[in-house]
Amino acid sequence: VEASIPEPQREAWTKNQFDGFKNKDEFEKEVVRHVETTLARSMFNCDDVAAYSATALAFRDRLIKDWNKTQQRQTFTDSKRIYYLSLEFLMGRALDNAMLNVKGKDIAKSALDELGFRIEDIIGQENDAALGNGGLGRLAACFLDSMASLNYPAWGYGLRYRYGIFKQEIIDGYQVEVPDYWLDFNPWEFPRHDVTVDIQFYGHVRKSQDANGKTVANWEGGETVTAVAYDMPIPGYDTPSTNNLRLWSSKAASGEFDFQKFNSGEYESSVADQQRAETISAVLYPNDNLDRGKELRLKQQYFWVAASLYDIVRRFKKSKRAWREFPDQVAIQLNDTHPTLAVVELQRILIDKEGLEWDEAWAIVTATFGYTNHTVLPEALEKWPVGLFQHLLPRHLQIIYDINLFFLQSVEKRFPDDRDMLSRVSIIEESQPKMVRMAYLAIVGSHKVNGVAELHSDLIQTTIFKDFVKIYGADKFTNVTNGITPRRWLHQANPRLSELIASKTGGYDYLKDLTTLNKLEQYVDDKAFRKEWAEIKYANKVRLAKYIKSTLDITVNPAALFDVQVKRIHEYKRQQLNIFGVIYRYLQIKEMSAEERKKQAPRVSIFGGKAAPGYWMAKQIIHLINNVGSVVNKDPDVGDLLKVIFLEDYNVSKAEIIIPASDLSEHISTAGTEASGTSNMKFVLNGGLIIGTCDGANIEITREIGQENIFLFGTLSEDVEDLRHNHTYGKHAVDSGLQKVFDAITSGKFGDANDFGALVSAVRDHGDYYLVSDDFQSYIDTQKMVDEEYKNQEEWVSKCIRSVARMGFFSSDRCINEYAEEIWNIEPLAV
Ligand code: GPW
Repeated sequence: VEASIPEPQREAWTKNQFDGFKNKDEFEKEVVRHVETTLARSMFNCDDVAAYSATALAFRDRLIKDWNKTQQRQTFTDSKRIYYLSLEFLMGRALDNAMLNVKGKDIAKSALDELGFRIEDIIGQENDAALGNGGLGRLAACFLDSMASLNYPAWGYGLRYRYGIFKQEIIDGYQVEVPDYWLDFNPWEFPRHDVTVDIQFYGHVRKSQDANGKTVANWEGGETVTAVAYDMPIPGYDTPSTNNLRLWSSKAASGEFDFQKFNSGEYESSVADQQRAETISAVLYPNDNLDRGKELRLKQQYFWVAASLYDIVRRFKKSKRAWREFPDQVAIQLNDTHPTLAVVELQRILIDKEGLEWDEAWAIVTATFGYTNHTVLPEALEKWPVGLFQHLLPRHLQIIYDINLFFLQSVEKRFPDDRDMLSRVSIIEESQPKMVRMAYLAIVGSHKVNGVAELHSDLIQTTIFKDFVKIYGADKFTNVTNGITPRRWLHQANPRLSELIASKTGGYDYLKDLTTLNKLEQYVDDKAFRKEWAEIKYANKVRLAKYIKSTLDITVNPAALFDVQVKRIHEYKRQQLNIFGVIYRYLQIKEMSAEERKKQAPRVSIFGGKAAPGYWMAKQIIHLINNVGSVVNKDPDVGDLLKVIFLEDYNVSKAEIIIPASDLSEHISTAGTEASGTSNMKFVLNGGLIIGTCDGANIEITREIGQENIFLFGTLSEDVEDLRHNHTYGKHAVDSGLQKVFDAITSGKFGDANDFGALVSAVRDHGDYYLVSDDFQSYIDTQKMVDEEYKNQEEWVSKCIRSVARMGFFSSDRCINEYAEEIWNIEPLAV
């Protein structure tokens, strides 16, 4: 390719290449240039925002050099790529991450200092890229970091929402949602106005004969919307590899049609068309673990999937390879069922556009896709009404019917006497109205299906996907336990701890092979080391205490035990169990004598998390937490012994402050409901202990760090069903300790009792589906053990160090390597 450029031109290009900055002076020059030219400002009106913008632009220039090289190299070597399709990428801030990954933070710090800025203030100017709800979206972000750091040729594909997850305000104890307009100034994205795809909706299917007399389907008419690509560079840690995250934005198709309308005076309807088109990528659906079946959501899914596949196929066709080689060049991972339409769309492209036979096409499709399931909760499993499909995507529905027909025929052949099986596994649910079961479609359309922690992968194979294991055999199903990137979740969030670890493990190489942490174990008995360790934790707690003071005007004692539960608010995650436990503690303190109170270990109970705007019960939980806080925090009997804090607007950048400051974090879902959880890993990696149920990744964390280093309690997953059954048939009395809590709530101690009636009666009168009462006693007992153990600080710190030393397994690097080997069959590309 290079040879096609004549020598003199090539020379002109090469000698003028932008080399990025190599030292402080060169970086300073870049910043000043961006302030003065790109931003049209000067030293006289350069505020923190402008300084942030210029710093970000300087790093962006640097990233894009490596990005170009990485992309060129991937193209020249014609290597297989992995495409990660996710409706959510919860990236958080990019600047600190970019500086650390390219090892430019020290340069930036001293340069900004010389220019009159503090780097922490500059970092703090950036809006979070909050294009996700919770764990699923943050996992995608950790995966991008690992794929780049491990030099895998990988692209992420998603939607460029104009509004990410809403901002949460707490007003009078209630959650209020505020739109998150984050794009105001986003230096990290490159609009590619030349990379567009026209996407079709609605219309009808016409069958015709081709030249050979073969019947072909043509999908015609309907609405067309244009997808525009926006690229974000994804730098790897300590490697030039820089991958791409391509997000699609929707706009009205610029066709004759609009133009004519505009000219013929139909100004209003032309504007309306525009708005309708832009609506598709306007907003992220704010539901976590819940499917609401909205037409616009299905439109988002098809818009994003069709644009991404067009892009992927276009790239493949440039290589001029035969179609059967497609799966040697392309692996596509479906992040939950949200992108499952990609299976149907690729089949449609191959048979309707490229003229392949069904079987040949289907073999390519199934060899290309892998599907990751992230939940067993029935309310989260996507189903779409057949009628909606028929209307929006008529050709896709036909193809789904055919996929289902061939699938059911093969099942019938293998299980001729099992009529029931056919209706159980049918992709079409024969309900009223009929529904398309997206998880089943994803399984049938993929060569591998994985869960995200061992228990979860076992559960899907023995419950919701049991029949499919029978049909396809156990080999199609596998487990890949989730992981987290140690770059953001230790090095960036907890720089002092990272430095201490580096000083004992032989430098920062542990960030590339997290199992190196095991070297820490030899320092567990080293008093000086323990002291340094404890000082860092204390400093992190002081920082959080200051944050709490500045945002809520509540003073908390940094020497108290910080007990943290931050995650989306959901009944299955059981923040209600936590707050009931807090109330129980409060009632006990109230009953104590002054002497007894002196023996108590002081605690700060910290909550954070968003409720889906339509999830009324979750909002009640937030309200209760805040009301309990306003009673407890000003009760003079309690003083420092207990404070209850609800941190507003929990997000990635706040997690980076909260997680390093935790002594104890809560991961207390009803056993069998939390597929994995990933914040559990983040908390332990930052030297905090866990109180948790035998659920999700808690089980594997226990196996790795040792059961003496974790506070486990509660019902086991295999016993959950029986307990629920018993509740439904009346054998159910509320735990006596919990009853006292309910009495306090109903007496109006925490505000109008009516406000919390539903929270109480969910447990007392409506079957206690999440087993709050069943687990209450063992929760309280275990919290008591925590209090006792926290009093012995030397032992507590030793447990923390030992745990961190044993957390190597939970790096998302390990996780990505497993996907690469077991599912994607892809190799790193040497740099
Ligand atoms: F319902 N998860 C999430 F499976 O954050 F799609 N949002 C979601 O909508 C879903 C799952 C979905 C989470 C799981 O709840 C959590 O247990 C898991 O650690 C995380 O996905 C990443 O696998």
